Amino acid sequence: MEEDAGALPKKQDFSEWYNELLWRAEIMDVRYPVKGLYVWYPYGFAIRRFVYDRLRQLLDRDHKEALFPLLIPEQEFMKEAEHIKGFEDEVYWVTHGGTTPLDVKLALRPTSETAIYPMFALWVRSHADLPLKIYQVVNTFRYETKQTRPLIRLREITSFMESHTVHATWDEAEAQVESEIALSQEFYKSLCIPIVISKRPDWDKFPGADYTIAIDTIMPNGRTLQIGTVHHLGDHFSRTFSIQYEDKNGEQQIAYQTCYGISERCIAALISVHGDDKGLVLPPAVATLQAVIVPITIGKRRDDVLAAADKLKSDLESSGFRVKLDTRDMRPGAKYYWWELRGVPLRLELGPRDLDAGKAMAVKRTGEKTSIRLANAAEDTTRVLAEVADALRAKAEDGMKEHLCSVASMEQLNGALNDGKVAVVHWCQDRACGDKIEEQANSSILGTNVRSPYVQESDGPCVICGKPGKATLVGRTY
Ligand code: A5A
Ligand code: ZN
Repeated sequence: MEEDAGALPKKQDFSEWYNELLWRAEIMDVRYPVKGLYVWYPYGFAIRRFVYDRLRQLLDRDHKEALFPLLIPEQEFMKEAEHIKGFEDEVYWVTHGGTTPLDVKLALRPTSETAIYPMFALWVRSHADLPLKIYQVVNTFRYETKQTRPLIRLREITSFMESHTVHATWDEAEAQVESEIALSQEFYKSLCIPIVISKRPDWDKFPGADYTIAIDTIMPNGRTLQIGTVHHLGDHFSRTFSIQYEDKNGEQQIAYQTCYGISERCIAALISVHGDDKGLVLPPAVATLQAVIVPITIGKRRDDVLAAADKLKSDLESSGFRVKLDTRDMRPGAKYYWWELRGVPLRLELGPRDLDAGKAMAVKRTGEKTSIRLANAAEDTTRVLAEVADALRAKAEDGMKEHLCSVASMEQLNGALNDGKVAVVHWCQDRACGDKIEEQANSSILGTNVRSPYVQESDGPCVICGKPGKATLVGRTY
């Protein structure tokens, strides 16, 4: 890697900045010779590990992790009518074993309902088996026809977390939807990524769901990115796959289900929302390294400085921080550049003068400088990292606020979208008006029932027909 390949102007061309950063910071290698398939470099994969560790930590509170097969027999896949309709154009099929045609075609899972639910039908016997909450983190395959992009639109989604739950009643399933939404809020809070939550219009819900709640964030260019979805499946799949339980009175009842999914788009959001002209900026909770110590060993006292730096490292490590001591034979400036590009939230510089003062200079990746006491290194580092997370969150929240606005006409809507904004309009919820909004503004209706501190629920005349409408989020999406 070159020492300084120049600044990465993010504002100028976000898309180019994103692609450039993926290889400069060694996150994804996009040169794999199959469209929509990409390679995780070790550094990118380490980020993935910490992000998914956090996700698992939240899920493990009340879900159990399991693992189902990749291949789904055609007859199971074809059982739920809406589900097939939604996915048939996106499925990869395995048709041969060697040169022998298979008796039963096998689908590469685009998502795992039809792999999991036949087994749930065997697992669920009585009310005592409910609720059942499992998840898995797997690869899934979708033959996407829109432009593929690393971490954003993949044909092999490598990091698909899907949770699947079974409940005794529709209301309990609804409560589970809320619980998965709360989990997502907590997850994205650790990533310092602001989100908006909304109910997708009926035509955009998950194939086979009663309704879909989506989690979106706004990328720096104003396009929205769906970074999670929670689906109330009602009894569509449980009827199809006979997922039933015996209730307390000994009667057979049909069960109700939810599913919930998050992919590596969460890492695309992490990179895009926080990164800057110097490179990545990783939130402390999921940073591969939380602090890097750079000893300033010019002149005498080299050994003193190195010994103190080593002690600082072991003090921080024994308090659970992920730390590295960078003793490479490089100019300090080159090291700063190196770690800034890789997003390390805190740099601790330690030279002879700092040593005399019992301190290390602490440079936050968000810009500000402060110091930590060597004798209280863990305590001070905890505080400074919390400040970095707060600063990141505040900056990202400002970005989200700036990208949101309210408009009252189609003309204003077009203007706002052309300005890189996501807009709230009033919409009567009729499909015909929805189609017009999408066509005339080259946009997508994200949803109603918007949950965001920056959007007020309100009623008003539909921008198309003038009938009473509800506040609706409209944007241009990835
Ligand atoms: N079984 C449910 C959970 C499901 O499949 N839902 S979903 O189709 O909405 O996908 C879940 C999430 O995966 C989406 O919200 C989106 O964030 C992500 N996703 C979907 N297709 C993707 C693709 N081609 N590349 C990357 N992420 C994708
Ligand atoms: Zn209308």
